[in-house]
Amino acid sequence: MHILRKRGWELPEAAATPEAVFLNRRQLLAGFGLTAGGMAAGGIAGSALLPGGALAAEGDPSAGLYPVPRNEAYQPGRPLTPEAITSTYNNFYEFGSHKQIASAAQALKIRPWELRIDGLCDNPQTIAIDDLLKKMPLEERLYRHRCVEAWSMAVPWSGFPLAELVRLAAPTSDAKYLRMETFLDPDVATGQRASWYPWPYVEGLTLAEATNELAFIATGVYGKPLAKQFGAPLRLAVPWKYGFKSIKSIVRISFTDMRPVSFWEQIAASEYGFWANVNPDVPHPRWSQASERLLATGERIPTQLFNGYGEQVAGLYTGLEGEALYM
Ligand SMILES: Nc1nc2c(c(=O)[nH]1)N[C@H]1C(S)=C(S)[C@@H](COP(=O)(O)O)O[C@H]1N2
Ligand SMILES: [Mo]
Repeated sequence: MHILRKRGWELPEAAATPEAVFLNRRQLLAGFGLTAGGMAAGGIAGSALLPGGALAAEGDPSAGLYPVPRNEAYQPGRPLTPEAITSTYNNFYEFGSHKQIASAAQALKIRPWELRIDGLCDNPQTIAIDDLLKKMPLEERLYRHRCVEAWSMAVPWSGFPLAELVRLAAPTSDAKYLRMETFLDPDVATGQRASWYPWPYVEGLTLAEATNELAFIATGVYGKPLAKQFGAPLRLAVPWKYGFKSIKSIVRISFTDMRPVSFWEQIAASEYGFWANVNPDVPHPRWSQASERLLATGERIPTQLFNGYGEQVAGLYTGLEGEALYM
């Protein structure tokens, strides 16, 4: 086990979690003379508004692809969370460490957008988003989403199985992991000017996880192209894991034989690990994971092992009992 060297951007561990950083970082920002973008986003409801007032989805060249057929195999078992709520309460640290980033996120330019596929694969390529969308079988899936901060929602994602993208890339037999990376553009994403974070945001999965039927790339939500605050134009949805694994606005997927170290793991490895599978019986070091708050109603309900997706994914972890599977 290697020793982490303290770096300049590292926050004290007590501060380095999504909800705790909120307060802390604002104090830091005040000290640096910066302001967090999007503080005035309170008025946004439903579809994302562009600064000019137009609906974000209208200017999106993929708008004609939606809605897509629903795959009825995935039932959320609870009401969907209204769009007006999920599109105004977001984690997207690139645009600020608080939840009201929807307005600031409209600055993200999502065309042109290219996805680079590289590393240990036979078909490395850089593909434009609209060419990728033409190649992929789009469907709608209703998924639960459980944030490590113990709130949850249920969302109708549109997109395609990550396994289809893996097939396109044709990983070699040496490939064991996928490393995924978000865009890096501090001019647009003011949160990325905060140099104490290890930008760009990185996440990873094993190849077995990435080819599990549940692993999904969302390109739309609520029957429309993905609004920017959800991580347009390409965002991962791995609903059996804590929400931070579902990386937004992906620009690069690399096949590798080394386990990627994710953004949150770099910041606080004792609190956020590689596996991050939802488990109500394994508390976060600083709070319980036994229950979750429904974003729509504020009601608290019990959290389920693997967020209720054990039937599909429990088999991925047999033989890995020695790993920190639930943080
Ligand atoms: N690039 C990037 N991806 C990200 C995040 C982020 O800050 N940056 N936050 C994560 C967390 S903690 C959660 S809970 C979900 C939130 O997704 P939502 O805003 O669509 O609800 O996105 C995840 N993906
Ligand atoms: Mo999260």
